[in-house]
Amino acid sequence: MNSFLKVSEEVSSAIHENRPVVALESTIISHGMPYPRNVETALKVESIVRENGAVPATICIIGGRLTVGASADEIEYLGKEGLKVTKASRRDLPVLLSKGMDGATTVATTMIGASLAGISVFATGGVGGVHRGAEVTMDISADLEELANTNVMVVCAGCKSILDLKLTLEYLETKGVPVIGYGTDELPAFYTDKSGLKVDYRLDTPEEVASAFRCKRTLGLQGGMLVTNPIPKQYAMDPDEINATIEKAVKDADALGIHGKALTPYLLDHIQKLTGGRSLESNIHLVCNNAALAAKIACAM
Ligand code: PSU
Ligand code: MN
Repeated sequence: MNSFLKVSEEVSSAIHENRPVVALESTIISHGMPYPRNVETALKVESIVRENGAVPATICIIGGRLTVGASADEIEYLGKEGLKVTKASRRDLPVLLSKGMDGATTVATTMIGASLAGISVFATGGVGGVHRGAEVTMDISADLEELANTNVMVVCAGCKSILDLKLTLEYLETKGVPVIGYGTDELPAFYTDKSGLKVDYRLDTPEEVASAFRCKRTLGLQGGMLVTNPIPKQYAMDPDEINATIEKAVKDADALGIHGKALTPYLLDHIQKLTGGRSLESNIHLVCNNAALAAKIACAM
């Protein structure tokens, strides 16, 4: 193992004993939700993974080491520091690690950490994608490129319509990333189970998902798989309301000139404020729902 990677004892023994492990990201903690709900949620998600038979491995960067299996203290630290912690995607790793800095890992970097440690299933809320207006801004999340190249399955609630969902699906198709609807034919749109767009395939059980991923690996096809798991109906938001809110948030970001890595965190925070915190509740429920499914898939592997 290289000196830039630190795997906790619990996670390391689970991996060596071939027990199920689920990776979890940390940008959602420091840049995706306010303190202290972010820390409460991160710890709750870990316990849901355990209740469903797998070992949780929250991934982050602490003191220049890509840490797989963050401690409760480290999670508290990332949550409390919030936006002060660097949001770390693939391009941030070399400088952060060589300088001994801290970072909150995005989907892309969490996939890298999981892959280096030997973990194949990862649960989060939403993945990055092709932003609206990307034909001008070229803002396409490095998450998509990572899904194209790194052999980790990502369980999410689809993509927020802060993105251009149609272009995001096109990009994933070009890169050969299978997009699975879990129990649905329709791509879920994070806060709602409806986007009006079709997924590539619908699979209905953890075993079917595990089996498709194993097949991909056996064939030596590089890259991940995106499993989209709709938010449970009782926690979903009204599509008209949330879409209008997102439209406003995207316009406000544009008027303020917010772009690049700051855009996604700004939109998430602004949407939470515009909905009086209701979007945060939906967000928490869907992350918990994804953690439970990811643990079941990890067990089926
Ligand atoms: N989408 C969400 N919540 C999040 C993120 C995306 O609904 O917390 C975070 C994830 O960590 C994701 C990152 O990997 O934002 C994508 O950022 P960017 O678009 O700058 O690549
Ligand atoms: Mn971006």
